[in-house]
Amino acid sequence: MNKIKQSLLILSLLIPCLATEARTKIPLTEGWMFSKTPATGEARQWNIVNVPHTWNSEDGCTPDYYRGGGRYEYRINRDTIPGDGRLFLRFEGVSQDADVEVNGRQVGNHKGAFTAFCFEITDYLTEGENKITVDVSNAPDPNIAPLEGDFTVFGGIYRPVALISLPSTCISPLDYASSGVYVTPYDISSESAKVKVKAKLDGEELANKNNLSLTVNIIDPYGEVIESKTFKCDKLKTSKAEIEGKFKIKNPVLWSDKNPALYTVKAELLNGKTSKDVVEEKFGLRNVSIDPRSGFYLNGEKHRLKGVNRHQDRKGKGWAISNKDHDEDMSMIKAMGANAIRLAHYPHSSYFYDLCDKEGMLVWAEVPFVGHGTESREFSDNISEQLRELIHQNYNRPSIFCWGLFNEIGNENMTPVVELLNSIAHEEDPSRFTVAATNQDNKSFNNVPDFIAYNTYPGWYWADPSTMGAAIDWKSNERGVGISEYGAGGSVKCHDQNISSAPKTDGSYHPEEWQSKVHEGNYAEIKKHPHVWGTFVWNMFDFASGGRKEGDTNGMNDKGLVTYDRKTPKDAYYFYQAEWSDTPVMHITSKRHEIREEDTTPVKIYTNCKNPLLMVNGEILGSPDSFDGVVAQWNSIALQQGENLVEVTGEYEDKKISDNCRWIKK
Ligand code: GCB
Repeated sequence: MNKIKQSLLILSLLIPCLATEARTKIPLTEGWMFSKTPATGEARQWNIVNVPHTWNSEDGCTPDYYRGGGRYEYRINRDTIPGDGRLFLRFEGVSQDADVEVNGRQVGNHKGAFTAFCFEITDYLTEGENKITVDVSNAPDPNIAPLEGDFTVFGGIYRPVALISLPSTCISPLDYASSGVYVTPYDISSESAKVKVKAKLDGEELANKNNLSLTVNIIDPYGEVIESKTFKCDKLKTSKAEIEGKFKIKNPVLWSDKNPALYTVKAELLNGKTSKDVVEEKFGLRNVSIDPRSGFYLNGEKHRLKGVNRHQDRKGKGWAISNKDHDEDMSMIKAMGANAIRLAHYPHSSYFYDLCDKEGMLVWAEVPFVGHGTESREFSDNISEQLRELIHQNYNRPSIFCWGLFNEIGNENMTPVVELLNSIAHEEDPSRFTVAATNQDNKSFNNVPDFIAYNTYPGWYWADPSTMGAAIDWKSNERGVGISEYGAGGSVKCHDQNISSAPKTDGSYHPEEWQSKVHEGNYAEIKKHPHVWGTFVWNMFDFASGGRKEGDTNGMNDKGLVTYDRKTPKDAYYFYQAEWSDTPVMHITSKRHEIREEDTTPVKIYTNCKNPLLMVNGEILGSPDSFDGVVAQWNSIALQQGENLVEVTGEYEDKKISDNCRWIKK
C-alpha cells in the first residue's frame, strides 16, 4: 500500500470515531470514603473502601447486626470525565435507603435495596473537583419492603456504581433505570417470530427542528444484522419521546436450556449520519406456558423445571459480591444439572440475570414482599415501585418467565396490595405470568397471581419426607401447583447414617444424612407428580439469617445444598446431580463421617451410572441391596479396626466411573 492510500485509510478509520459523541460508562469502584454514622458525641471515622461494599460483612450472621446509617463520599474531577453532554449516576443496588448529594446539593432519594436507580447530575457538577455523597441506611423502615424475612439485610452500596456520560439527547437512562430499550417478542414459532422494539429518548433537541433519527438493527445469534429500520425523530415536538417499531424474523433460533440463543437489538440515535448514542440489548425468542394438568412447556414441549432457590450472599462478603462470585454460583448450579432458579426473595444483580440468559436457566424473579406488609399508602407505593423497577430493568430477558408477587404473606388484609401488584405486573408486561410463593392454604391472596406455588417442608418442619406426595395432591387444583420451596437443614459436621426421623429443627444437631433423606423422599414424590409445573429446592447455598440459632453455626440458614463459603457441596447436592445432570456422577455419601464406632455401616451412593459395585479393603462386595437408578445402598458392611478403603465403581456409557473414601474404625 502506498503512503497516500495508507494515510487515507487511517483517516477514514478515524473520522467516524471523532464524529461520535459516544456513551461512556465510568465505573466508580475504588477510592470511596466510608463512615458509619457515629454515636452521638463521637467523631466520624473514615475508611477507604471499594464498592461493592457492605458494612455487615463481619456481623451479618449475628442477631443484632448493625442496621443503621453509613455515609459514602467520592471525589471526582469534572475535567477527567469525557463528553460535554449530560452526566448520570447509576447505582445497581444500595441497601436500602439512599440519599444522593453532589457538592452538598440533594440530587435524589431511592428506597429499596435491590433495584438500580439513576439520577441526572449534569447541573450539579462544577469544573474541577466534585464531591458525591451517599447517605445510606439499612435501618428497618415500615415503608420499605421487605418488612421481615429469614435473611440478613446487609447494608451499604453493595452493587456497582457508574457515572454515565451521554450526549445532550440520548436513549434515556432514566426510565426506571432501565436500558431505555424494550424488546417484546410475540407470535413465535420455528418458522417465524415478531418483535416489537420500543426506545425511550430524552433531550431538548427532540422538541425542536432537528435532524435526528433512530436506527434499530436486529442481530442474530451469529452476529449477522438481519433486520434494520430507521425512524425519523424530527417531528416529536417533545423532549421525552418513545419510538416503536415492529420486526419480523424468519426461521428464528429459539432460546432454550439446550441452546440459549441470544439475539441483539442495537438502537442507534443519529444526528444526520453522526452517531450520538448506542444501546445494545440481548433478547431471546421462546414460548413458555403452564398447563395446570400437565406442567411447564418450553417452545411447545414439556419441560421439567429442575429448580433451586438462591440468595445472593456469601461468607465474608455478605451481599457485596463480585462477578467472579456470581460466576462460581452459576457454575455450581449448572454442574448440578438444574435448569431453573427462583431468585429469592428480591431482585438479584443484573450480572446474574445475564448469566441466566446465557446459560438457558428459567428464572422466577420476585419482589421483596416477604412475611407481611402494612396497609399504608407508603408501603404499597414502595413495593409497587420496586416491582416496576424489577420489570423495566429486566424486561428483555428470555430467562425470566414470571414475576413473583410475594413470599409467605400471612394476613388477608394484604390481598388488595397483591391485587395492585398483579395488575401492575400485567400492565407493565402482558407477556409474563405472575406467581407467588405461599405457605398458607385457602387464603384469598393465593388466588390473585396467575399461578400459585407452595413453600412446604415435609420431613423438616412437619411429617416425614414421603408426605410430599400427599401435600402435592392436597394443594393441586384447577390452577395446577408449583413447589416454590422444600428442603431441610444439613451440617457437613454432623453425621448419623441410621437416622430415621427429623432432628430438632431448631437445635444445633442437623445431620447431613437427614437432609439427604428429606431430598430423596421429597423428590421421589415430586417425580410421581409430573403435573407440578415447577419445583425449587430451598436452598442452593447456605445463607445468612442473623437471628437464627440452630445448626452448627449461629446466624445461618443451613438448608443449602452447598456451604456458605461455596467450598463444600453437601451429599444432597450429588443426589440432584445424579438425578439431573448429563455428566457421570458417582458419589459415596457420608464420606465426611470419617471416624466410625459401629462394627457395620450402610454404604450409600448417588449415581447415574449402571451396575454399581462396592469394594471394601480390596474385597469385592458386589451389587447393592437396593438401587432405584440414582440411590444405591449396601445395608450392612463390616468395617475392620483402623483404616478402611471404600471404593465404588459403575458404568457410564463406555466409561468406568469410580469414587472412594477412607473411614477409620476406632
Ligand atoms: C420459608 C421462607 C424462607 C425461609 C425458609 C426456611 O418458607 O420462605 O425465607 O428461609 O422457609 O428455611 O424456613
